[in-house]
Amino acid sequence: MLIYPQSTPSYVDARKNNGAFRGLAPPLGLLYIAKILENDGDSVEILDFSAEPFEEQKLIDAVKNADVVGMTVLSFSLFNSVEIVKVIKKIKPQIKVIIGGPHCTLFPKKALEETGADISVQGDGESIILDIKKAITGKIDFSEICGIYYRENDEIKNGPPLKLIEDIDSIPFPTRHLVNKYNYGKEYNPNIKKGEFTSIITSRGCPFNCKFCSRNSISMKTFRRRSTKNILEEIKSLSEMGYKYVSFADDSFLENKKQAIELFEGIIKEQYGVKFIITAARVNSADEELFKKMKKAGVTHIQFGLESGNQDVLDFYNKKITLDKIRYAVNLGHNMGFFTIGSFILGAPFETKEHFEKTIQFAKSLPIDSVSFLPLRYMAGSELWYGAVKDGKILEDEYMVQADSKRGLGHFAREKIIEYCSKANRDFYLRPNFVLRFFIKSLKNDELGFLQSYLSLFFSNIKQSLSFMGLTSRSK
Ligand code: B12
Repeated sequence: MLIYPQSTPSYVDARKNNGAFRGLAPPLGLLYIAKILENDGDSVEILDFSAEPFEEQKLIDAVKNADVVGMTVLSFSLFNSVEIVKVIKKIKPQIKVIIGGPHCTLFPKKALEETGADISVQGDGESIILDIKKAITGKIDFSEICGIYYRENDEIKNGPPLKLIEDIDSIPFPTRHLVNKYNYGKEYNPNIKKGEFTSIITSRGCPFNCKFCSRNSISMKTFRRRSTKNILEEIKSLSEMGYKYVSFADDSFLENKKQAIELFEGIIKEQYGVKFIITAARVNSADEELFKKMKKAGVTHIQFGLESGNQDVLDFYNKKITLDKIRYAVNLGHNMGFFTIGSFILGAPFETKEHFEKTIQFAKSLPIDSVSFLPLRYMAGSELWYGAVKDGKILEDEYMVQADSKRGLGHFAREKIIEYCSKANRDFYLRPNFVLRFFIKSLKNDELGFLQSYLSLFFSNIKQSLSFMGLTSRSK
């Protein structure tokens, strides 16, 4: 049985309270591992607690039939992962619990100590899951397996250093049928029905190193890409399975213009009848030729990390973009008829009230359809986090800490930044010309789904800012 735990604070719980519980995207990592296991003759079940409310009884029932449990651990789902392991071990003390995912890649040994699991896996799970199966059944020794930490006689031991899979085209496509019971993607378009939305990842890692992001550490500072042929094969199989909406979950999709054009040309040629959502693009990749192809290929939404309306803040974050580039990319996306989404961060260490105001004004000057203003978070694995840990401002087991002057992290108290974010969201959305422009755009593009996306993302942004009120993530 494979489990994707809910995160803390549960970003999706906020929606549950509102009676509209839904997952944004399937847990691809688990689906990749499930495929390897299915190919080896196992039968696998998945419980995705980002797509269904967590209930202890559900977990107990599922564990009763399982021989082994695997779980993805994000630093932000650590609290819940600890609880899940406790429940499992209470009803089946002997069952092996394997954990993997970003938190284990960053802190493989600590993750084992924190959760009480039996085996902790760094990096790609596909290459070692069958070896772990062999070790559990006594055919090989755990000490032979690369990139794992494991328990033996009350001690934590480790295998040889991890080896990443070099040719990621060699990995079989994920098994998606295991999550067809869940309703994904509704945030983008509330009309999406079960089995119509899925995601795909065409690369592993990110070639950039933004100071607030942990991605580069998690991917061991590597960036691996699949070939266009391999990606097109997967998209073809998705369309054959009946999926109508596919989101690209890459950390930085479109980075390689040549490959992106090749990919969209392939999609145009094959006419898969699928719509695409790009969940993370950098503004530097905006290009007229490419965007035209994307439009023709069926891309409807594009999401950019914009971060700030101040060049000094962008430079501080090592974002390697300019305000002019942001303006160009958002305008191009808008003119092309995409639903454009952007995110901004408030609270860099030297930011003043004037910086915040400039970011809000900048956002309002862009023809963007949905924005989120979020407080800066010091995320485990990011350069900012490592720096703050070194300076003694953050403890090593505080995996997500919000900028807060009370802790020497910036000029503003945490609550004040949240207040600014809420004000920014209000200022942005509650403008008559924004609403009018949006209606015209929806009608012009014959996309009533846009209107629904707008409402859906708007409410989700508000709930997300509310959830920040109680945000902090520690192991104890
Ligand atoms: C798509 C995505 C989302 C989607 C969907 C999440 C989902 N269900 O997968 C959405 C938008 C909902 C989302 C939300 C959030 N996300 Co997110 N997300 C991603 C993203 C871009 C891709 C995930 C993915 O599909 N990866 C592809 C698969 C193949 O990789 P993988 O998941 O790592 O799995 C492999 C290995 O880790 C390992 N493995 C994983 N699990 C297991 C289990 C076992 C048993 C084994 C053996 C191996 C193993 O094997 C897998 C196959 O190789 C990642 C970055 C990334 N590229 O991974 C961030 C990422 C996972 N998210 C992150 C964060 C912070 C969040 C949020 C907290 C953000 C927020 N709102 O504040 C929320 C919380 C999510 C939640 N649990 O509720 C961080 C986590 C960092 C950390 N230290 O934990 C990441 C790494 C991004 C980053 N910048 O660092 N996210």
